[in-house]
Amino acid sequence: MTENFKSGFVTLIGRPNVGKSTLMNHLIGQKIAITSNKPQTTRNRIQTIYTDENRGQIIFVDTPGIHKAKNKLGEFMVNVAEHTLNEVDVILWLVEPSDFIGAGEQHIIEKLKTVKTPVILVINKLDTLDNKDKMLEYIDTYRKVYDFAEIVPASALRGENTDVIIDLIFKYLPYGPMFYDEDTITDQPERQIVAELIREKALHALNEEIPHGIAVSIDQMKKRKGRKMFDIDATIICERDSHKGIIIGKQGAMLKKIGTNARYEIEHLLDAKVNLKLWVKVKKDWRDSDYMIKNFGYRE
Ligand code: GDP
Ligand code: K
Ligand code: MG
Repeated sequence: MTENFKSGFVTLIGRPNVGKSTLMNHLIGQKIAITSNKPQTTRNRIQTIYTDENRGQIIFVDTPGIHKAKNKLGEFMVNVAEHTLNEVDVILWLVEPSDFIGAGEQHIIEKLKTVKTPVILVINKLDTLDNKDKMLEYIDTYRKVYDFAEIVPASALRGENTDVIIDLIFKYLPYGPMFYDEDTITDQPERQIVAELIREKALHALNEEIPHGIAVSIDQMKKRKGRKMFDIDATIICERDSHKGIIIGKQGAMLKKIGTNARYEIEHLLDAKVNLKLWVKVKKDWRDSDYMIKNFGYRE
């Protein structure tokens, strides 16, 4: 550590599916925040930590999307996201490569006008453009609607220009101490990441209407004595009896698929063998219950 060491908090905002979690995972070099092509994949506030021993430490706060709430879980998610804007040192706003500024973006611009935090605009998914010159147009469009500290085109998926994003963040971070030791990459307890990985595999395996209504609880997670092996019992909670049947599948095939895919990634995360047992339970309307939301680990 030098006396020029910088540190601070950065939040990623942007509409669902724009690539926030993908970018964060890429920057950190490990999968902490789950990703999927379904909106509202990220529910909790997850911190991940990027440490460069010479330059500083960046603490990323991945937030749920800023959108209009439909139920208590939705309200909770919006509050977490909007609260964060004032608390952080830098805001990274990710947008799609397009010159159409929709209602969602307008909503974010209005929110940004109420804060003083510097905003770096990342125009993501650069890799999807056939004509890269289009990017200049998009930059121009966005330049006109808000006074951004910086605008960067990037591809979170391919890692294009992501090192530039890191450089620019350091430019705006204040001088400060290391908040976490240099080996720490997340504040998430392992159990929480395990639950999220299972939820991700369920989101991938199931069709449209079910995913928003599921949560995962870890009922037991124990390492076997003297062995690199964990026994994990987890429950997928859904809102309807009919959903339970779908999640289990014909002769348990769906649940087995979710379990196999999740186990593979959990073994990678824990660097150990995993014996994963999955159950499915119905809890009607859990998304409208404060108690249940807290109980599933969605904390402020
Ligand atoms: P979030 O909802 O903003 O956190 O978005 P995710 O990180 O979950 O990503 C949503 C989808 O967009 C996933 O299928 C990603 O693989 C995809 N995606 C993210 N970044 C890029 C990118 O730079 N290029 C392309 N082609 N796809 C991306
Ligand atoms: K998503
Ligand atoms: Mg996400």
